[in-house]
Amino acid sequence: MDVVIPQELIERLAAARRVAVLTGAGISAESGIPTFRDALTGLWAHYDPQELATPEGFARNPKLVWEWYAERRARIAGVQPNPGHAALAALEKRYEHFTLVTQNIDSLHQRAGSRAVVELHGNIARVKCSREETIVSEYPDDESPPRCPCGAWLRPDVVWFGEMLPADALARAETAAEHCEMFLSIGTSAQVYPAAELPLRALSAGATVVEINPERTALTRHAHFSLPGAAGVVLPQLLQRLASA
Ligand code: BJW
Repeated sequence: MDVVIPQELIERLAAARRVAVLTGAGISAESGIPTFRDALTGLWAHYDPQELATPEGFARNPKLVWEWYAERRARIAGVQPNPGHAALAALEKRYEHFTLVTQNIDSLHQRAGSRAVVELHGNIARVKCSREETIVSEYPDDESPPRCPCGAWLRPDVVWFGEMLPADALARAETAAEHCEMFLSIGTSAQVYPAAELPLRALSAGATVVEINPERTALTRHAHFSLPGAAGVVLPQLLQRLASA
């Protein structure tokens, strides 16, 4: 079923000069990457985040965590960006000031052609030393996980629960949220902080907040416009309407 996109939303988007977008796992769902919190298909319905996505879990069982991420990395390498990613790459070209902030670690925005992507939770393709935090591009594959020359385990360069987000990425995201006229929150359950604060910061600063998500979230009641549909369907429609506005 088509989602109704109000004309007023199109007019506000057409008039805006500064746009910020926050994406979550939902935008990659149509590419075949599972979300985290969807009841039956989400990763956390099958795996324990305390064991797999915390530094304490990694310290307890580095092999389990390394291999879980290796499997996810292989799955991501085998999928393609979807029409939602493509629509956001096209939307970027309309605006002089456009910031795409993603919680995703899958590079699908970049592969769809988005240029200025702010990655809040890292990137699964990168590997770093768990002690020194330096990025390592080549490593032996005789151990699981492999070791850094300093002797510490290597780990994926992603942000686990209880870890700080990369300071420069968070600062860019907060600045974009506080200075935009339109803020789009797409495919995120708005449960994980500090990312979940970004649309609220935009609201406080006077921006129009739009949510695209087939399900209601903690943000829905605050959003000026809620488009209850799949990103891969709604975003291309939005783009098409905008092109003829
Ligand atoms: C569709 C769709 C379609 C489906 N189209 N939509 C304040 C209050 C309470 C707690 C905290 C707080 N501040 C900090 C915390 C602690 C914690 C936190 O937020 N906990 C909450 C869960 C309670 N945050 C942190 O620890 C963060 N660090 C931090 O704050 O440091 C400072 C600090 C440290 C210690 C104490 C206090 C402060 C770090 C968070 C790191 C999150 N890491 C993960 C894993 C990344 C690596 C990996 O991929 O393995 O990031 S967890 C996971 O959740 C992943 C995601 O990026 C993140 C958000 O999930 P997302 O993207 O929203 O996915 P879902 O599944 O939740 O939602 C998908 C949505 O899509 C759904 O709504 C669907 O309906 C929708 N959808 N199909 C559009 N086709």
